[in-house]
Amino acid sequence: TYKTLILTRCFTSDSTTIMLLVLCLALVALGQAEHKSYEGYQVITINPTTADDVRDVVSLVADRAMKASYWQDPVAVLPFDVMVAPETALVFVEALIYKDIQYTIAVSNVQRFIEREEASRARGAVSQEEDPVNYILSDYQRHDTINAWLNDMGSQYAMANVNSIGSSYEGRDMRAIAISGGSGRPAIVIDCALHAREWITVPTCIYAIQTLLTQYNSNADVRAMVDSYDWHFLPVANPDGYEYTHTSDRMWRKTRSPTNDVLCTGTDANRNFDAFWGEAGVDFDPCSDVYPGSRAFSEIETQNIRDWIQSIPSKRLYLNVHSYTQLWLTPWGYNPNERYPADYAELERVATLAMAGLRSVNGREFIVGTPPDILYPASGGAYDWAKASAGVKYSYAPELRPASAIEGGFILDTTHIMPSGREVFEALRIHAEEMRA
Ligand code: 0X9
Ligand code: ZN
Repeated sequence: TYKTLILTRCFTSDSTTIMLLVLCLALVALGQAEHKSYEGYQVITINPTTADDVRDVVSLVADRAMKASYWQDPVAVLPFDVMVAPETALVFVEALIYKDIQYTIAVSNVQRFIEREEASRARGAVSQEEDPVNYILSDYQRHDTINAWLNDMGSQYAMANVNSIGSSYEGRDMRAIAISGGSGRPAIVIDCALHAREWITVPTCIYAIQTLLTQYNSNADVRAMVDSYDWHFLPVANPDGYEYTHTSDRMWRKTRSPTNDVLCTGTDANRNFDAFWGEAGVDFDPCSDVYPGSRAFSEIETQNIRDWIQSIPSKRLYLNVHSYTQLWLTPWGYNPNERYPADYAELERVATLAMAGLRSVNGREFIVGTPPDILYPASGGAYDWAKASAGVKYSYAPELRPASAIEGGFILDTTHIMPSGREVFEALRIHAEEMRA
């Protein structure tokens, strides 16, 4: 990349004058400041027919020169999505053809999707002045706007309490909201956007908060939800990464803390929890999107989330919300000792009912199952840790809409915000109704 090029030049330059060094650093900073374009990037859906096909593609993607990255990691022998840079797309596809691996082009130009998403934002966004209630769900809001809105909710509603759970690596305030109509109730804990680019998760979280607060007096279902549980939300679990997707790189996934490689930033926060940390679905190359960090809880954000969850008494449900693929993932994401937790049948029963409800809202089908069965095994995940170490019986990792890369994957028009909010809220309602102590 541009940044790599400049840094290589900086360090191989024989000039040692301070002036040149300053110039180099300024250029590096400039390189970071620009907004990355995905012009000509393609997303290729691989349809493997044998385990060898999967292995071949995994080694292709592992080759850094291929400039390929996963939108979805490979699972067993099921389709998965890989994004390839324009300059390597042809060689990548030629390699697939040569090895006789089936594929389809899901997205022929990622930048067109990003532009469509931006256009939908420009069309749909409403200012707080224009509509002081609904503006918050009219767009993919910036972190500051979300924090200000949370504070507003805290001051407008007696049953809402807003607290900081700590600061991110870059110093952003990680604000959580608790909604409680009484005391001594079991808790439901939900966080969104632990992965920065999974934008649809943020307004889906916000929709749930807003609905619980604004419809308590008018909707009997909502009242029952608030009267039977304490609700805790962290709408932006990875604020540095989230802001970076707004300012610099729409496809950023990780945190923004430095690693031992000067050229590569960030840890995959959903590989950084203390749940068989570093054992599966990770890559110890700090440039990888699934770099698990230098140790479990190396990231300040995952430490804050850990401490926040631990501080909440009698937790019954934890949702670590992701996108995309339309799945309601059950534990274990990875566990070498047992394939399913002992109470798996009950977790599956409630999730299956919740997904029937979700489907009744907009017709979207979500699949229930464990990552090793329906996605891919990965250790260090937040929801495995919440169940195994924080004692949350019902722990899931939902993967929200869309179902596939053809619909845009992580990139979705803002017209999806309200439908996603509504369908997931129905799933929450059923979870609340069906869960047992
Ligand atoms: O890989 C992940 O962290 C999640 N998928 S995503 O595309 N949103 O990145 C899946 C999380 C499932 N949990 C575990 N496998 N632990
Ligand atoms: Zn994710």
